[in-house]
Amino acid sequence: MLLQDAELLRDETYQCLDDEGVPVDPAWESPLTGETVTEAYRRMLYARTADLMAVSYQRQGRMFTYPPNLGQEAAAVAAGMVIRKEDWLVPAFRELGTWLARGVTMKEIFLFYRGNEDGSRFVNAPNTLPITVPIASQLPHAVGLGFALNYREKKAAVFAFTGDGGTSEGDFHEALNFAAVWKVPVVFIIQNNQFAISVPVRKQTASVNLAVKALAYGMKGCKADGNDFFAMHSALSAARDYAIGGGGPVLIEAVTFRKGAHTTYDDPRLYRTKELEDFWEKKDPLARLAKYLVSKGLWNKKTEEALLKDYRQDIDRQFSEAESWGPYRLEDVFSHMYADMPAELKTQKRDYEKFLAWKESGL
Ligand SMILES: Cc1ncc(C[n+]2csc(CCOP(=O)(O)OP(=O)(O)O)c2C)c(N)n1
Ligand SMILES: [Mg+2]
Repeated sequence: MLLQDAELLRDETYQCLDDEGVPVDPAWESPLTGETVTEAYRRMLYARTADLMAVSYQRQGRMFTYPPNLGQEAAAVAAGMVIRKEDWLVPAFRELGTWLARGVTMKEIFLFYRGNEDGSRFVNAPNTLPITVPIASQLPHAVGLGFALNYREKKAAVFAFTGDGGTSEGDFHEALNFAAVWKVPVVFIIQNNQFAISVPVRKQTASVNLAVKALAYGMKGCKADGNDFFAMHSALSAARDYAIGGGGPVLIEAVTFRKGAHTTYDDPRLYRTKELEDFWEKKDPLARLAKYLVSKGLWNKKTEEALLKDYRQDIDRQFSEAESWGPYRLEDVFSHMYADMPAELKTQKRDYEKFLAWKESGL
């Protein structure tokens, strides 16, 4: 599944199912059991439902800015099913399906997007770094984790995400370079959702694709259909095996599309056409997998409707819990950066306390 160098240069895309959910190669057979694929679809459905509800809570003024995942569920859920407990997850900010697989709860996600640091605590999600907003800054950390895994002779991998825009950051190039030099077990996943806010990917790079950048650093790469759950699952499994087998890092480009806005503060109608949206609508990852499952007799509308009802109730309950959570503490803003707070920060904290006291006094 990891493409040969020549295939990357020819800009070939690894794909298993077409837009109608039919195998592109008639001889192809699912490497996963029906139960596993159904589970994947359930997870995608849950992630989509939670994501749509998050946008709705934000629209009701009950949450701050939120970056929708709509349309990108296949890559995130596939990663969530391939990653193992002993592995590390280093996310960007649009990997809801992977966080959920790690044990992150929607309550935590909601707290985070309500501006509460408790949402970054991820109580039941070991080896999972927090959501990272500064673009690509998480990638050198992923390489450090990979280096430590090798140093401690642990058989585990790091799954590190970035977007297409992230590939223009210096951190991306430094991370890939050192990852390959040190042969660290890191699987880099670029969610190429075609845009970095309003900048289209063709303005992001002059390379034939993003995965081909792997060649310059001396690592394996794969450009896969990011809306095809099977393609992503196979590519990620092969990448993990290769990385922990001592082969070193792998770069996977997941070709997908952000169907929603960049964040709830964005209006994509200003920079993309209806034709483009219609083109990608036909490649929707859930619709495609549902068609495959229905054709195998593994899914039907009734099952989906019953599940949706349960999911909505569960997500609403978790949102209520987040809403009734206490406000964030002043210490959260200052305390977590240093073991011993430097004098400058102590002064800032005192000044801020004085400011709050003044504000509360109403003078
Ligand atoms: C270092 C840095 N520069 C700029 C920004 C503002 N910003 C937030 S998201 C974003 C675009 C990111 O695009 P991409 O990497 O493709 O990820 P996507 O949002 O499409 O998932 C930018 C420029 C930031 N968060 N960090
Ligand atoms: Mg992008």
